[in-house]
Amino acid sequence: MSKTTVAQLVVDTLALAGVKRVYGVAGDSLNGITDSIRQRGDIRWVAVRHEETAAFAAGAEAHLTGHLAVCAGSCGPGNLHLINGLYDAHRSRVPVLAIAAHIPSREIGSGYFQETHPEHLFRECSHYCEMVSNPEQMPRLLEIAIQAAVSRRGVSVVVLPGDVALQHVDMSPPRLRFAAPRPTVHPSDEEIDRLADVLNGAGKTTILGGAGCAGAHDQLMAVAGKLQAPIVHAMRGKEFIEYDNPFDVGMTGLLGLASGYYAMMSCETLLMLGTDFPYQQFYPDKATIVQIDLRGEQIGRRTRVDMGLVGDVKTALTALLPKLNQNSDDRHLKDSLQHYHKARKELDELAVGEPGRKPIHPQYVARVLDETAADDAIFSCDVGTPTIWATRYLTMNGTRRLLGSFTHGSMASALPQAIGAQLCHPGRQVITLSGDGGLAMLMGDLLSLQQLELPVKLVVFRNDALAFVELEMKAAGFLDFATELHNPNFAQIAEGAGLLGLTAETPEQVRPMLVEALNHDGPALVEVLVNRQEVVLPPSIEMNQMIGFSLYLIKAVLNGRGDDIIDLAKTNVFR
Ligand SMILES: Cc1cc2nc3c(=O)[nH]c(=O)nc-3n(C[C@H](O)[C@H](O)[C@H](O)COP(=O)(O)OP(=O)(O)OC[C@H]3O[C@@H](n4cnc5c(N)ncnc54)[C@H](O)[C@@H]3O)c2cc1C
Ligand SMILES: Cc1ncc(C[n+]2csc(CCOP(=O)(O)OP(=O)(O)O)c2C)c(N)n1
Repeated sequence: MSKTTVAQLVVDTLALAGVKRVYGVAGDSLNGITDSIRQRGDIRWVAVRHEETAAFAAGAEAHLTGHLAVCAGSCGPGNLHLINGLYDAHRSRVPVLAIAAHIPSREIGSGYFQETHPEHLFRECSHYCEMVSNPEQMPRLLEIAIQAAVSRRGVSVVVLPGDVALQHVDMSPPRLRFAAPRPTVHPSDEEIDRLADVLNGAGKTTILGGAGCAGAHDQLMAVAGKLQAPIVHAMRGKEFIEYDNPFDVGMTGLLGLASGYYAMMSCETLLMLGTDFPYQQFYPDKATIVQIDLRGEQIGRRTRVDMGLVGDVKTALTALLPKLNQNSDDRHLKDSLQHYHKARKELDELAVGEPGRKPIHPQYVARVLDETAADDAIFSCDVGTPTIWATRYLTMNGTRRLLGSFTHGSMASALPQAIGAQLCHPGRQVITLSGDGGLAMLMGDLLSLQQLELPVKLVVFRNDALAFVELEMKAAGFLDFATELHNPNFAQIAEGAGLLGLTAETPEQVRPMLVEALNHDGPALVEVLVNRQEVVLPPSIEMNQMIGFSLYLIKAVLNGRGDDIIDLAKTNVFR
C-alpha cells in the first residue's frame, strides 16, 4: 500500500467529503495541512485575519448550505481564537469541523511554548473532540468527527500535533462513501390521532414556529388554515415562516411585536413547531401546550408541555392535515391579525427619515435597506440594536437569508458570517447590519474583503455607543456607564482597507448611498450616523422594567443628566 502523510490524508478525506474551503490563519503547527491544501486545486485555503472570523465564517457557510464547513487554527492561541465562533456554530446546530493544530507530541504535558489542552477546551462546544496521537488513527478518527458533526449537527474538533501531521501512514480508501442519511422522523400514528383530537376540540389556537419549520412552509400554511390559527415566530424561524404567510402575526419576545406576544398569551391551545424559543415569561400560563420537535430532549425545556411529539415538522404536519377538521370560528385569527396590522403600522411609522433631521432613525436605515437590497440578498446582523432592526424591518421572501448569532448571542458575527456567505454564494448580494462596537471588535477582517475579493456590503449603524447595553441598563434601573464609544470615521478606515467608504449624516443621504454601495463592483461600507437614544419598547413592559426605567430617569436627573431625558423624549415621543 502506498504511503502518504497524515496531513495529506486529512485534506484528501475533506475533499472527498465535499469540503470546498478551509478558513483559518496559517502557523507552524498547521504547515502540514496548509501545504497539502497548496498542492491541490479542489479545496481552497481562506486566509482571514482572526481565527474567530474563520469559525464564524465556517458556521455561516454550514448554515446556508447545510453541508460540512471547516476551519483551522494553529497550536495554542491560534486555535483558542476559534472558540467563540465554534460555540456559536455548535449552539446553532450547524455542521462545522475544526482542525486544532497542537504542539509537538513529545512536548505535551511539559508546559511547552504555546501549550494548551484543546481536547479539554473544545469539549463543551463540540459533539466530538479527540486528539490524533498515532498516525494509524487516521483517517478513521477524522471520519468519525465528520460523521458526528453532520449527523448530530454541530461541531467536531480534531486535535492534530504538527509533527503527527507530517508522519507517514498507509493510504487507505475512504470509508464514508455514503450520502448523508435523511431519515423521516414521524410521530407514531396514535400520537398523530391524539394530536388531531386535541386540535379539533381546541378553542383559540396559536402556532409558535421556529427554525425547525424550514422546508415545511406549505404544510404550515395548510394547518394554520384548518385551525384558523395565527402564526407567531421565534427569531431563527423568521426566514422560513414570515413570507407569503396570511397568518403571520410577527415575532414574540422582548424584541418582538405586541401582536406576537398577545396571540400567544390569549390562546387556549399553543402548538409549538420546531422551536426552542428560550424566554419562559413569554409563554402562556393556562393554555394547553403541544410541542413537536425533532429532538426529544427539547420537549418541555422552556415551558410546561401537555403533549410532546418527537418528529420532523413537515412529516408530522403532513400526517396531521387529513385528520384536521376545518375550524369555522375565525375570531381569534381575525383579532390577532388586526392587532398585527396595528403593531406593524406603528413600527413602520417609526421608520421615517425627515430630510435634514439628525440624527437618523436606525429604523429608517433598515427599511431603506430592505427596499433597496436584492430579492435574493443574504443579510447578517450583529448582536446589539442591529438585531432589532433586522428582525423588525427586513422582509424575508423564502429566498433571502438572515444570519446572526441568535442563540449564542455574540457580538461581531456580522462581518465574519458575511465572509462565509459570500464565499459560498459568490453571485448573491451579501449585506451586513453592523454595530459600531461589533464591527470594531473583529475589524481586522475588513482587510480580508479586499484580499479575498469579496464584494460584501457593510452597513454600520454608528451610534457611538454600546446602545443595546444602554437600553438594558436603562430598563434595569442603572445609569448608563462604560458604554461610550469614541469612534473613528469608519468610511475613511474602509477606504484605507480598499473598500468604497461612505458616510450618511442626514436621512436624504441614506438611500442614494445604500444604492451606490449595493451597485458598487467590490466591497463597500456605508456608515450611517444614527440616533443613540432610540428606545425599543418591549411588547409588554413588566413592572420591574417600569420601575427600572423610572429609576433611570430619576438617577439621570439626580446626576445632572437631564439632557439625556430631553433627548430621549425628543427622539421617541415628539417625533
Ligand atoms: C440580542 C438578542 C435578542 C433576542 N431577542 C429575541 C426575541 O425577542 N424573540 C425571539 O424569538 N428570539 C430572540 N432572540 C433569539 C433567541 O435567543 C433564540 O435564538 C430564538 O428565539 C430561537 O429561535 P428558534 O426557536 O426558531 O430556533 P432554535 O433555537 O434553533 O430552535 C429550533 C428547534 O427546532 C428543532 N428542529 C430542527 N429541525 C427540526 C425539524 N425538521 N422538525 C422539528 N424540529 C426541528 C430543534 O431541535 C430546535 O429545538 C434574541 C437573540 C439576541 C442575540
Ligand atoms: C462578545 C460579546 N461581548 C459583549 C456582549 C454584550 N453585548 C451585547 S450587545 C452589546 C453592544 C453592541 O454594541 P454595538 O455593536 O455598537 O451595537 P449597538 O447596540 O450599539 O447598536 C454588548 C456589549 C456580547 N453579547 N458579546
